[in-house]
Amino acid sequence: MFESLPKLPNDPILGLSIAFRDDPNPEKVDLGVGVYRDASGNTPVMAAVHEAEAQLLKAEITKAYTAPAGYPGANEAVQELAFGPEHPALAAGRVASVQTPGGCGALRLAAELIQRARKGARVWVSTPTWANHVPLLGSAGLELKEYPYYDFERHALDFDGMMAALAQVPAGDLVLLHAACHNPCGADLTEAQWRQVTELASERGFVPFIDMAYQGFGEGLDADAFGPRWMAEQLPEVLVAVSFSKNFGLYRERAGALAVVGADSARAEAVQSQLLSVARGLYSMPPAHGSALVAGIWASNELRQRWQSELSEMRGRIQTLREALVGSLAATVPGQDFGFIARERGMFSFLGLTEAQVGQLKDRYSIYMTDNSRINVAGLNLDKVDYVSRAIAEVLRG
Ligand code: PLP
Ligand code: TYF
Repeated sequence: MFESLPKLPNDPILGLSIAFRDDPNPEKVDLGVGVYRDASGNTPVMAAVHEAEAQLLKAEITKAYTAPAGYPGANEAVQELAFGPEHPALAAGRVASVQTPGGCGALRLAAELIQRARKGARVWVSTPTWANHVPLLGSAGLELKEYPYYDFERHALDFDGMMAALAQVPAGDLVLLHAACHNPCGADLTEAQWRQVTELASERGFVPFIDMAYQGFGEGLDADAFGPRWMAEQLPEVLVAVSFSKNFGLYRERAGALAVVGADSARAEAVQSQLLSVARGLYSMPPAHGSALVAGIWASNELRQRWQSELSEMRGRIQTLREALVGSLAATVPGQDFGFIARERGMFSFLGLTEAQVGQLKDRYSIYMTDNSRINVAGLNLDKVDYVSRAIAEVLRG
């Protein structure tokens, strides 16, 4: 029966890691997959996670199935993290939430929920957006449309273009937004712009669907969640897909959650039951380990503070690298302004190179990034910045 299935290529982002691993050049630099790295180039287990894990190991007495919505306490943690503990939508019981296998699981679960509510619904995604949004939402049967987002010429958000396109979106369509640290471009909405999009959603009746995979990597835990918090206050319906992969460093544990804000508590209850039913049809229940760590950290003042300070250290390191790269490029490529890299946030920015130039960086200098010249800034290091900027200068000279 499988004769009809051709062999497919690897995930283009994850495939880069394999190519990097096999490159013998000692100078090699991996700016490909979006994984945080410290100054030694490692992606360590966060100290707060280690401690929560030690406590869990001592206290855990069973591996029996956990609740269908996920590990006890994890949904409270997610709701408070995403919306802030005092949020009126929480007080009103308007938020349904379940743990999911990573942020990807949340996106897919959301897509299935939307399918149940409105079969074949349209979801508007930014140009560009994270490549995996297409299979995660499209394979559930949703129709994807694009709205302008990043102006590659100006290296900045095209807010006017975005608003003009969203002003045409009909009621009942969904608009996918990145809460902060846009993947792949690093250009985010300001609070004033979030307010404007919210107003437009209210006027038009489209439903925001927010992907929050980098909370804490941009400006801080609260600032990065401004969009979902504001929208959940102002609008009847909002979906928020949360990932703990980056901000808790739990990548392989597959920890995330989907929070759905409904018009009232009865809607939220109905949605909660639908989410459990959708999950039952996909994987029955989410993995518990990562959620248990998140819940454990959230429940302990000491661990929570330690986690927050580790996270702000990570955020600070990325910003330092952004500024160092801009400074170095100003010296090696004097005719070109790379200042946008320091203004963008999160792991990613586009260098603005052609695919051929990206290929030259890889072949001649063993510097790896995706073909669209997206770099993972966290993959840099202060002692590699000059090497990378000289190589960029070389390929730009042609
Ligand atoms: N959304 C965006 C924009 C991402 O970059 C990621 C990735 O890492 C995710 C969602 C989901 O990640 P995960 O499924 O690893 O939690
Ligand atoms: O964009 C990235 O690099 C991260 C990590 O299938 C990632 O979001 C990449 C590809 C993928 C899953 C995660």
